Amino acid sequence: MKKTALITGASSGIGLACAELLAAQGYDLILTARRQERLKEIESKLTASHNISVQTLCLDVRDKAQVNEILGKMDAPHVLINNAGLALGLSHFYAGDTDQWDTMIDTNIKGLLYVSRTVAEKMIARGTGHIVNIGSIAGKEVYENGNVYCASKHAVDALTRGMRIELASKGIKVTGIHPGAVETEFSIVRFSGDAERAKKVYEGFENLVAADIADAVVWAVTRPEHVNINDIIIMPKAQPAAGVIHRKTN
Ligand code: NDP
Ligand code: 8X3
Repeated sequence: MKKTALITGASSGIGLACAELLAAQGYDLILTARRQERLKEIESKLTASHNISVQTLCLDVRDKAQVNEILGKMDAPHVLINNAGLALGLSHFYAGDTDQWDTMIDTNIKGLLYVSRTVAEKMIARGTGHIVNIGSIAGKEVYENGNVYCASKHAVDALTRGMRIELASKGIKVTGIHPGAVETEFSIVRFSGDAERAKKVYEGFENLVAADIADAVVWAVTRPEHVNINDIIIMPKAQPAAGVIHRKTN
Protein backbone atom coordinates (compact mmCIF):
# COMPACT_ATOMS: atom_id res chain seq x y z
CA MET A 1 0.00 0.00 0.00
CA LYS A 2 1.21 3.53 -0.81
CA LYS A 3 1.99 5.43 2.37
CA THR A 4 1.97 9.17 3.04
CA ALA A 5 4.35 11.09 5.30
CA LEU A 6 3.73 14.61 6.56
CA ILE A 7 6.93 16.46 7.47
CA THR A 8 7.06 19.79 9.28
CA GLY A 9 10.08 21.98 8.55
CA ALA A 10 10.76 20.26 5.23
CA SER A 11 12.36 23.30 3.57
CA SER A 12 15.89 22.54 4.77
CA GLY A 13 18.19 20.34 6.83
CA ILE A 14 16.83 17.23 8.52
CA GLY A 15 13.26 17.71 7.26
CA LEU A 16 14.44 18.01 3.66
CA ALA A 17 16.68 14.94 4.04
CA CYS A 18 13.70 12.98 5.43
CA ALA A 19 11.68 14.04 2.38
CA GLU A 20 14.43 12.86 0.04
CA LEU A 21 14.92 9.47 1.70
CA LEU A 22 11.20 8.81 2.12
CA ALA A 23 10.64 9.74 -1.54
CA ALA A 24 13.23 7.10 -2.45
CA GLN A 25 11.16 4.62 -0.40
CA GLY A 26 8.07 5.50 -2.47
CA TYR A 27 6.20 7.54 0.18
CA ASP A 28 3.82 10.23 -1.00
CA LEU A 29 4.75 13.43 0.81
CA ILE A 30 3.08 16.40 2.43
CA LEU A 31 5.82 18.96 2.98
CA THR A 32 5.26 21.94 5.24
CA ALA A 33 7.33 24.99 6.25
CA ARG A 34 7.08 28.76 6.06
CA ARG A 35 9.31 29.19 2.98
CA GLN A 36 6.88 28.08 0.28
CA GLU A 37 9.21 28.88 -2.65
CA ARG A 38 11.75 26.40 -1.30
CA LEU A 39 9.08 23.76 -0.87
CA LYS A 40 7.99 24.26 -4.48
CA GLU A 41 11.56 23.66 -5.71
CA ILE A 42 11.78 20.51 -3.58
CA GLU A 43 8.42 19.34 -4.93
CA SER A 44 9.62 19.74 -8.55
CA LYS A 45 12.86 17.90 -7.85
CA LEU A 46 11.25 14.99 -6.00
CA THR A 47 8.38 14.48 -8.42
CA ALA A 48 10.83 14.52 -11.35
CA SER A 49 13.01 11.83 -9.81
CA HIS A 50 10.46 9.59 -8.02
CA ASN A 51 7.06 8.15 -8.84
CA ILE A 52 5.33 9.86 -5.90
CA SER A 53 2.92 12.70 -5.24
CA VAL A 54 4.14 15.71 -3.28
CA GLN A 55 1.88 18.32 -1.73
CA THR A 56 3.40 21.47 -0.24
CA LEU A 57 1.74 23.58 2.42
CA CYS A 58 2.88 26.96 3.71
CA LEU A 59 2.48 26.46 7.44
CA ASP A 60 3.82 28.22 10.52
CA VAL A 61 3.51 25.63 13.28
CA ARG A 62 3.16 28.42 15.87
CA ASP A 63 -0.12 29.53 14.33
CA LYS A 64 -2.77 27.38 16.01
CA ALA A 65 -5.63 28.59 13.78
CA GLN A 66 -3.59 27.97 10.61
CA VAL A 67 -2.57 24.50 11.78
CA ASN A 68 -6.19 23.58 12.56
CA GLU A 69 -7.48 25.07 9.30
CA ILE A 70 -4.88 23.54 6.99
CA LEU A 71 -4.16 20.18 8.61
CA GLY A 72 -7.72 19.76 9.88
CA LYS A 73 -8.94 19.38 6.28
CA MET A 74 -6.53 16.60 5.37
CA ASP A 75 -6.72 12.82 5.53
CA ALA A 76 -4.50 11.24 8.19
CA PRO A 77 -0.95 10.66 6.96
CA HIS A 78 0.56 7.28 7.84
CA VAL A 79 3.62 9.02 9.24
CA LEU A 80 3.98 12.44 10.89
CA ILE A 81 7.50 13.76 11.34
CA ASN A 82 7.51 16.63 13.83
CA ASN A 83 10.77 18.22 12.77
CA ALA A 84 10.17 22.00 12.61
CA GLY A 85 12.23 23.63 15.30
CA LEU A 86 15.04 25.96 16.12
CA ALA A 87 17.49 27.33 18.64
CA LEU A 88 17.98 31.08 18.98
CA GLY A 89 21.04 32.50 20.70
CA LEU A 90 23.54 31.09 23.17
CA SER A 91 23.78 32.91 26.48
CA HIS A 92 23.33 32.48 30.19
CA PHE A 93 19.64 32.50 31.04
CA TYR A 94 19.97 35.65 33.14
CA ALA A 95 21.15 37.49 30.04
CA GLY A 96 18.72 35.77 27.67
CA ASP A 97 16.55 37.48 25.07
CA THR A 98 12.97 36.82 26.13
CA ASP A 99 11.64 37.20 22.57
CA GLN A 100 13.99 34.40 21.51
CA TRP A 101 12.70 32.29 24.41
CA ASP A 102 9.12 32.84 23.25
CA THR A 103 9.96 31.81 19.68
CA MET A 104 11.71 28.62 20.78
CA ILE A 105 8.93 27.63 23.16
CA ASP A 106 6.20 28.53 20.65
CA THR A 107 7.86 26.57 17.85
CA ASN A 108 9.51 23.58 19.51
CA ILE A 109 6.85 22.82 22.11
CA LYS A 110 3.56 24.50 21.27
CA GLY A 111 3.93 24.08 17.49
CA LEU A 112 4.69 20.39 17.87
CA LEU A 113 1.64 20.05 20.11
CA TYR A 114 -0.73 21.88 17.74
CA VAL A 115 0.33 19.74 14.78
CA SER A 116 0.26 16.49 16.78
CA ARG A 117 -3.16 17.23 18.28
CA THR A 118 -4.73 17.76 14.87
CA VAL A 119 -3.01 14.85 13.12
CA ALA A 120 -3.34 12.38 16.02
CA GLU A 121 -7.11 12.83 16.04
CA LYS A 122 -7.20 11.65 12.42
CA MET A 123 -4.78 8.79 13.05
CA ILE A 124 -6.95 7.66 15.97
CA ALA A 125 -10.00 7.62 13.70
CA ARG A 126 -8.06 5.48 11.23
CA GLY A 127 -6.68 3.23 13.99
CA THR A 128 -3.06 3.37 12.81
CA GLY A 129 -0.19 5.81 12.33
CA HIS A 130 3.33 6.68 13.39
CA ILE A 131 4.51 9.95 14.94
CA VAL A 132 8.24 10.69 14.90
CA ASN A 133 9.39 13.60 17.03
CA ILE A 134 12.79 15.12 16.32
CA GLY A 135 14.13 15.97 19.76
CA SER A 136 17.81 16.55 20.45
CA ILE A 137 20.68 15.52 22.69
CA ALA A 138 19.71 18.90 24.24
CA GLY A 139 16.52 17.12 25.33
CA LYS A 140 18.47 14.44 27.17
CA GLU A 141 21.25 16.54 28.69
CA VAL A 142 21.91 20.25 29.26
CA TYR A 143 24.87 22.43 28.37
CA GLU A 144 25.94 25.89 29.50
CA ASN A 145 24.15 28.64 27.54
CA GLY A 146 21.64 26.15 26.11
CA ASN A 147 19.06 26.69 28.90
CA VAL A 148 15.76 27.46 27.11
CA TYR A 149 16.54 25.45 23.96
CA CYS A 150 17.45 22.48 26.20
CA ALA A 151 14.24 22.97 28.19
CA SER A 152 12.18 23.02 25.00
CA LYS A 153 13.77 19.78 23.80
CA HIS A 154 13.34 18.15 27.23
CA ALA A 155 9.65 19.00 26.77
CA VAL A 156 9.71 17.28 23.37
CA ASP A 157 11.18 14.19 25.04
CA ALA A 158 8.50 14.23 27.77
CA LEU A 159 5.74 14.72 25.20
CA THR A 160 7.12 11.88 23.09
CA ARG A 161 6.96 9.51 26.05
CA GLY A 162 3.51 10.74 27.05
CA MET A 163 2.17 10.45 23.52
CA ARG A 164 3.49 6.89 23.30
CA ILE A 165 1.60 5.89 26.44
CA GLU A 166 -1.60 7.61 25.35
CA LEU A 167 -1.57 6.46 21.72
CA ALA A 168 -0.49 2.81 22.04
CA SER A 169 -4.06 1.67 22.68
CA LYS A 170 -5.14 3.55 19.53
CA GLY A 171 -2.73 1.63 17.30
CA ILE A 172 -0.33 4.55 16.87
CA LYS A 173 3.43 4.28 17.23
CA VAL A 174 5.56 7.11 18.64
CA THR A 175 9.32 7.46 18.19
CA GLY A 176 11.78 10.06 19.49
CA ILE A 177 14.96 10.75 17.53
CA HIS A 178 17.61 12.80 19.30
CA PRO A 179 20.58 14.06 17.29
CA GLY A 180 23.80 15.69 18.42
CA ALA A 181 25.52 18.25 16.18
CA VAL A 182 24.23 18.10 12.60
CA GLU A 183 25.45 20.67 10.08
CA THR A 184 22.31 22.23 8.61
CA GLU A 185 20.99 25.79 8.71
CA PHE A 186 20.48 25.24 12.46
CA SER A 187 23.50 27.27 13.63
CA ILE A 188 22.97 29.99 11.02
CA VAL A 189 19.48 30.44 12.48
CA ARG A 190 20.81 30.21 16.04
CA PHE A 191 23.29 33.03 15.31
CA SER A 192 20.77 35.21 13.45
CA GLY A 193 22.30 34.70 10.00
CA ASP A 194 25.99 34.94 11.03
CA ALA A 195 27.30 32.21 8.68
CA GLU A 196 30.94 32.66 9.76
CA ARG A 197 30.10 32.03 13.40
CA ALA A 198 27.86 29.11 12.42
CA LYS A 199 30.66 27.52 10.39
CA LYS A 200 32.95 27.51 13.43
CA VAL A 201 30.54 25.22 15.29
CA TYR A 202 31.48 22.39 12.91
CA GLU A 203 35.22 23.03 12.63
CA GLY A 204 37.81 20.43 13.69
CA PHE A 205 35.54 17.36 13.87
CA GLU A 206 33.28 15.33 11.67
CA ASN A 207 29.75 16.48 12.38
CA LEU A 208 26.62 14.56 11.48
CA VAL A 209 24.81 15.42 8.25
CA ALA A 210 21.06 15.61 7.79
CA ALA A 211 21.01 12.30 5.88
CA ASP A 212 22.38 10.51 8.98
CA ILE A 213 19.23 11.50 10.87
CA ALA A 214 16.88 10.84 7.95
CA ASP A 215 18.40 7.37 7.68
CA ALA A 216 17.33 6.67 11.28
CA VAL A 217 13.87 8.10 10.63
CA VAL A 218 13.39 5.86 7.59
CA TRP A 219 14.64 2.84 9.54
CA ALA A 220 12.23 3.57 12.41
CA VAL A 221 9.18 4.01 10.19
CA THR A 222 9.89 0.93 8.06
CA ARG A 223 10.04 -1.62 10.92
CA PRO A 224 7.29 -4.27 11.01
CA GLU A 225 3.94 -3.03 12.32
CA HIS A 226 4.31 -4.78 15.69
CA VAL A 227 7.72 -3.15 16.36
CA ASN A 228 7.97 0.34 17.88
CA ILE A 229 11.33 2.08 18.01
CA ASN A 230 10.96 4.17 21.17
CA ASP A 231 14.06 6.31 21.21
CA ILE A 232 17.24 6.85 19.22
CA ILE A 233 20.16 9.09 20.22
CA ILE A 234 22.58 9.77 17.35
CA MET A 235 25.85 11.58 18.01
CA PRO A 236 28.97 12.42 16.04
CA LYS A 237 31.80 10.15 17.15
CA ALA A 238 33.66 13.24 18.37
CA GLN A 239 30.72 14.45 20.55
CA PRO A 240 30.45 12.15 23.57
CA ALA A 241 27.98 14.41 25.38
CA ALA A 242 25.97 17.59 24.83
CA GLY A 243 28.33 20.56 24.72
CA VAL A 244 31.47 18.37 24.57
CA ILE A 245 33.25 18.14 21.22
CA HIS A 246 36.75 16.78 20.61
CA ARG A 247 38.23 18.98 17.91
CA LYS A 248 41.46 18.32 16.06
CA THR A 249 43.78 21.29 16.12
CA ASN A 250 46.53 21.65 13.47
P1 NDP B 1 17.22 23.87 9.78
O1 NDP B 1 17.28 25.28 10.24
O2 NDP B 1 18.02 23.48 8.58
O3 NDP B 1 15.69 23.45 9.53
C1 NDP B 1 14.67 23.86 10.39
C2 NDP B 1 13.34 23.67 9.69
O4 NDP B 1 12.31 24.08 10.59
C3 NDP B 1 13.21 24.53 8.45
O5 NDP B 1 12.64 23.77 7.42
C4 NDP B 1 12.29 25.65 8.87
O6 NDP B 1 11.49 26.04 7.76
C5 NDP B 1 11.42 24.95 9.91
N1 NDP B 1 10.79 25.86 10.84
C6 NDP B 1 11.37 26.68 11.75
N2 NDP B 1 10.42 27.41 12.38
C7 NDP B 1 9.23 27.03 11.86
C8 NDP B 1 7.90 27.43 12.07
N3 NDP B 1 7.56 28.37 12.98
N4 NDP B 1 6.91 26.83 11.37
C9 NDP B 1 7.22 25.89 10.45
N5 NDP B 1 8.45 25.48 10.18
C10 NDP B 1 9.45 26.05 10.87
O7 NDP B 1 17.64 22.99 11.04
P2 NDP B 1 17.65 21.41 11.29
O8 NDP B 1 17.27 20.67 10.09
O9 NDP B 1 18.94 21.09 11.93
O10 NDP B 1 16.53 21.31 12.41
C11 NDP B 1 15.43 20.41 12.33
C12 NDP B 1 15.10 19.91 13.72
O11 NDP B 1 16.21 19.17 14.23
C13 NDP B 1 14.84 21.01 14.74
O12 NDP B 1 13.75 20.61 15.55
C14 NDP B 1 16.12 21.05 15.56
O13 NDP B 1 15.91 21.51 16.87
C15 NDP B 1 16.50 19.58 15.54
N6 NDP B 1 17.88 19.29 15.83
C16 NDP B 1 18.90 19.83 15.09
C17 NDP B 1 20.21 19.52 15.40
C18 NDP B 1 21.36 20.12 14.68
O14 NDP B 1 22.49 20.07 15.21
N7 NDP B 1 21.18 20.65 13.49
C19 NDP B 1 20.54 18.58 16.47
C20 NDP B 1 19.40 18.10 17.21
C21 NDP B 1 18.13 18.42 16.86
P3 NDP B 1 11.04 27.53 7.41
O15 NDP B 1 12.09 28.46 7.93
O16 NDP B 1 10.92 27.51 5.92
O17 NDP B 1 9.71 27.67 8.08
C1 8X3 C 1 21.06 20.69 18.57
C2 8X3 C 1 22.08 19.91 19.32
O1 8X3 C 1 23.98 20.09 20.95
O2 8X3 C 1 23.98 21.57 19.00
O3 8X3 C 1 19.80 20.28 18.99
O4 8X3 C 1 22.42 21.97 20.81
S1 8X3 C 1 23.15 20.95 20.06
